[in-house]
Amino acid sequence: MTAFKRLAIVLAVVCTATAAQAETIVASVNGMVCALCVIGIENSFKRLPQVQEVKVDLGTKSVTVRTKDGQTVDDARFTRTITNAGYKLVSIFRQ
Ligand SMILES: [Cu+2]
Repeated sequence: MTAFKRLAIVLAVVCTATAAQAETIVASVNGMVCALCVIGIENSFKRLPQVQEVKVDLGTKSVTVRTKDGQTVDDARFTRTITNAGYKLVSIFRQ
């Protein structure tokens, strides 16, 4: 087997493994001030079929979303979900 073929196989395996993984998305959000804000954002994300789990931290003004295996919530959808709930997205960080 050539080195190139071996590399191609390794890449294919790595890509397949990556695609099947869940994603954790952490966003910084402005405008959350109370427990009702937390519940509102949580419910908005729970309505998305890709979302496995959502946690809102009022202290750090962050929203952490974990997707189902092999699923993602793209930036546009994520931003829209926050905006439609009445808040402002500051930044998104993906793990
Ligand atoms: Cu509130």
